[in-house]
Amino acid sequence: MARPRIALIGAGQIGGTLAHLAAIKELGDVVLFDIAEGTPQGKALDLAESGPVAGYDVALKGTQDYADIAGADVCIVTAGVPRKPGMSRDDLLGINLKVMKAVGEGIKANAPDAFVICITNPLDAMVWALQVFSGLPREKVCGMAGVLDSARFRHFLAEEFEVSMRDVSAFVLGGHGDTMVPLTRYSTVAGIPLPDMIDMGWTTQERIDAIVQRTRDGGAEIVGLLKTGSAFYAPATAAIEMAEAYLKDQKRVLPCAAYVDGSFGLNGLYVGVPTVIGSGGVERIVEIKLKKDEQSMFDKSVDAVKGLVEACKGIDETLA
Ligand code: A3D
Repeated sequence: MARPRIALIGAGQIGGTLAHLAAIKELGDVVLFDIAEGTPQGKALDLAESGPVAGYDVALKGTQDYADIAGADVCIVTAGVPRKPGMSRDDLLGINLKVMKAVGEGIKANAPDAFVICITNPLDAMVWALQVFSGLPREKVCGMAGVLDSARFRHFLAEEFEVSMRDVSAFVLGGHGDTMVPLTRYSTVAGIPLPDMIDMGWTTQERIDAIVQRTRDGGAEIVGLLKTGSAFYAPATAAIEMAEAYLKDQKRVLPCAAYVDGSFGLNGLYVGVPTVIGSGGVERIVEIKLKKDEQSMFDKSVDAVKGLVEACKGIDETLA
């Protein structure tokens, strides 16, 4: 059987890290596409030259030509601009929407059978636009945010309880951004829900509230530290987990920005929900019953995403 082909559209900070992780895990041959001349070629060559030492055996190519992504099984999209200190994700909308149009058309023409994972911000609106521009089936186009947001939540919880992050699971819903909804009652330490951990005296409601807020602000915390860009190691690691779930038909239950039509009271919107990812792409939405306060947080998040989708329609009339 031929090796899978992984196309990375955008060869910047996240794109380069994606290529490295895909190579180390030998997920398949990698094509890096970017409009910046030399960048994808330079990164592909540098990574290929580390193969003999690291022991990975995959082909890596950099390109400015969409024809080179032909037949890709997975496309991970990071093309666009990241935020700088003081910017919100939403400030990126106008410029990144144009990028999604070019990328969507490139994927449509060259890799229509791919599973597409969007990372470009503002995530929920960009994945929606990318699906429309590419015309690919909705279950084959999704966005990475929930795996990253829940990883941040897990990290902070593991620190709080001084236990291994392996034993901490976290559950995050809603749009990627300030309105994301971390669900504490479905977040556990070795199966023990956080409210029980509070009852057991391991932490307090105030400390959990602070961790929830730090999770919501997780992206801005890194932007503030780096000053010249945004997080890239954890976002790339999270997207690779989703790509692997698809390529290996793992049926992983992962939160992602998926097209929700009917569940959660939504009709036709990309937003962060728990999903099952396997060889069919986003094979299933896991609909949980929300409590009143959770529902109102989720509704707020959904409204924020709807606002961004409307803004996209205002900018590009083909989306209206
Ligand atoms: P960066 O290192 O700037 O890489 C972006 C790359 O896109 C650059 O190399 C550009 O040359 C390239 N590019 C720009 N326009 C095009 C185009 N039309 N076609 C192809 N390539 C193009 O950014 P990054 O890798 O740090 O971040 C990429 C995106 O991910 C940004 O929009 C970030 O905001 C976003 N991001 C999302 C998350 C989520 O959790 C959703 C987390 C972190 C970053």
